[in-house]
Amino acid sequence: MATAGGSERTATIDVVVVGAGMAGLYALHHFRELGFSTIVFEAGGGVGGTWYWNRYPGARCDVPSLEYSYGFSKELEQEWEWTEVFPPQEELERYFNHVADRFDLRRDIRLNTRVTAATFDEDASTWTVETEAGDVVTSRFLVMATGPLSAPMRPDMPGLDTFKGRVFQTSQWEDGTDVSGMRIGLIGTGSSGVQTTPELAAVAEQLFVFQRTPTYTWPSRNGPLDPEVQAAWKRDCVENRRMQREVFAGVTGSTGAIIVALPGEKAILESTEDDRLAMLEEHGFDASRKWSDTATNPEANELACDLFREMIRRTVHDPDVVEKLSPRGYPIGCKRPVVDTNYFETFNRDNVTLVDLRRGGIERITETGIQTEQGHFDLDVIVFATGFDALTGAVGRIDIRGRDGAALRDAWSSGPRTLLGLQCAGFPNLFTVTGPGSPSVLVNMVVASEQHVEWIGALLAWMREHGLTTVEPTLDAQDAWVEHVNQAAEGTMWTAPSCNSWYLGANIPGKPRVFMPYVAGLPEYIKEADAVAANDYEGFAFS
Ligand code: N01
Repeated sequence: MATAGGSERTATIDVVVVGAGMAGLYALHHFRELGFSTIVFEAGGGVGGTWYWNRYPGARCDVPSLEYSYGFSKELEQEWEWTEVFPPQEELERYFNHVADRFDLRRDIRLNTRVTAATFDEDASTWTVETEAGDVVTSRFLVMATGPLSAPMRPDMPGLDTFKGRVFQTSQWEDGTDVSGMRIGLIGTGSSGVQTTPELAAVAEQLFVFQRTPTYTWPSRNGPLDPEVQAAWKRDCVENRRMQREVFAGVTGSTGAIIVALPGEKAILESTEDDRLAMLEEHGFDASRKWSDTATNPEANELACDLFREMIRRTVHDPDVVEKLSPRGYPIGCKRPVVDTNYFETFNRDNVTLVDLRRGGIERITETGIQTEQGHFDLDVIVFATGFDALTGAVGRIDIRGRDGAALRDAWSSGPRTLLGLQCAGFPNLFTVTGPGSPSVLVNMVVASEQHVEWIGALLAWMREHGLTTVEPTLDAQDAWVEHVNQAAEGTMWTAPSCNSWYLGANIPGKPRVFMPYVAGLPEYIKEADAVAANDYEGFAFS
């Protein structure tokens, strides 16, 4: 096998990995351990992916820190100390930097290096990978560890270039940015907007939150991590890591932290009004997600929505603001659940104004602020918390050419097509880690990334053992998998006709409405992926 390093212009190596986030870092370590020379290209100036880029005030993960960490190294698990139940961006970035140092990964990571194109050479069975800086590298395999939420989406708003103040995007926030004492306009109330609202409100002269769709968001109840909980997790780490792959979302819940996706035991349709009120008294906002039937039954879901809106009424003082903040017309569970710290309470502050865009949308950005149909808002700063071109955005922004020069973005123009979310027919030796058609963003991303990297590693080793050069899905197997993924999502809240989420591509103008992740959960997916492997990679074609 060739060795990594040396001149990038001439090197031929086994694997190029794109992205040095949680998946890319582990891929480098794991493929190296298997004896494959590997190099990682990373557009950012540091490692950590999502946790390198998303450094906006309040950025925090909504999976408990003990669970949102690698399981591949017992030593790493024992030596790293988490400080909070839900990890803040800064701690996660530090963790991934520690991993890069501890496993000596940096020598094969090229930072500040954006991959622009990758072309499959059918004669040589290699990928030619090009970077913005002009580097050209050939490799046998190409692994896209580019992340499902890494291609920022900024809406095309007329006049933005005329704005005399400063413009930020939550996912491209720069350290040292000081917005204190300013009039801030925040556009977007998804996870990023909800997390940053209280933080911006705390320093702004006035914060204007421009809301297009009210959000279902639940209190995280974050706090310092109990040392005993941490010690117990570490003591039982082997069992915990095994369990993560046996539960739907890759989160065991054994840390005691409240987990967004876990349903309750009792059916809300069988409850009385008194039952529901008692639940509300005891659990507050969480009362709306404590039932067994709300994920599948629209009527049950609507009852839960009522409980949620009642909690807003109990939290926010101004009845008009309550009305504006109250989500209606789409079910709980259609969009990615959001968790927060004091989001609704923030709207009781005098220096916070909620601008409900349903009462008059944004017309344009002016030199001095935002012009809406409701009037002009004078601003010093505009913050876009408008999300991402999810799952397909990052790979779609690279010009990837497979057999016969076909472009991946054309192959996916009516929605992504993969086998197991890992490979696309016509693109031999190209892999997507946590790609569309796998559980991906619906589950714990660290667990999903590790599982994918290990599955790919095992396949590469198997090919080496059998003297094989290329692998790609057969069209039949891919078509069957796409059909299976679509069918699994049918009839769920995720695909309700009233639902417009980034899972469905609905946030990107012109993107086909296709539910992209695989909803059957991690254990079912792992079972299917392992069965394919055990059956000599049935559904994949080799040469
Ligand atoms: O993005 P989003 P995000 N005019 O797409 C609005 C993960 N994440 O960055 O709903 C006005 O959810 C848009 O409005 P609407 C997590 O998986 C995790 O917040 O389309 N508004 C919406 O309110 C999450 O789901 C964590 O009507 C416009 C917002 O912008 C995912 O990343 C933290 C607009 C976008 O919300 C994405 O979250 C942060 C326009 N033209 C992120 N265009 C945690 O771990 C869009 N919007 C907690």
